[in-house]
Amino acid sequence: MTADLFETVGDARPSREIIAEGAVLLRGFARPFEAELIPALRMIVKQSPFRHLVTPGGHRMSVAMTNCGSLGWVSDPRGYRYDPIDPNTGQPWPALPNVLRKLAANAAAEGGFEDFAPEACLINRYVPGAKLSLHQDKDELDYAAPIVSVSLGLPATFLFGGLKRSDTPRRYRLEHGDVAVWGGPSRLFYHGVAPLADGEHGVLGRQRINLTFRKVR
Ligand code: MD3
Ligand code: FE
Repeated sequence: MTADLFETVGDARPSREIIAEGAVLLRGFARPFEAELIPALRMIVKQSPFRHLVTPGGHRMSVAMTNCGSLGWVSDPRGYRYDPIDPNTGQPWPALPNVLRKLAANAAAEGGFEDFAPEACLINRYVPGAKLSLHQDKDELDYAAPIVSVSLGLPATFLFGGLKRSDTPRRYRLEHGDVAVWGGPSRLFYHGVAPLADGEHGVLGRQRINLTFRKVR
């Protein structure tokens, strides 16, 4: 009994679930990075705090956002774009910490994409009730590169559709430490996040943080 328990722990590998052509879910992949990752995120949000962006259509997003890396994703009444300057501070976005660079590159390699070097890391913060409507990520110039996504804190229901907005999305529960890699044929699939359920996470409290690493150009 005891031996079995230890064997299971010793053999534990992050799981690898293929959810579409080019899309792989690596459950728990970020766990070994956690001790370095959380303090790095705290530094970033001190420099460039979370804010609620307004869409070109005039809607305030329920998800709060910030960025790190040489480019950050921003939305305002003029449109969506990547910008090297944080419009709220007038300064460059905080640099991409090595631990994040490493996590993103290792996860991409695990998904079959070698030498992934993202310029941008978009950081999303969900509090209970916050959601992200179905959308495509298409503000990048390079669709050959994957997007790497890291989930932290409260669990969320991720909605994964197809190339058409009308394709019925499948639902996946994403938990603390889960990493997903989206490339190739699934790079432009519609996706979103259902309203976050209330809860309390041991490390991050009453919120979910999602990081998306993007190669922009
Ligand atoms: C599937 N974020 O920031 S990450 C986003 O959990 C975004 O905050 C969500 O969608 C979040 O744009 C989902 C997972 C994700 C990211 C990019 C994708 C899934 C994707 C690109 C293509 C297909
Ligand atoms: Fe997206």
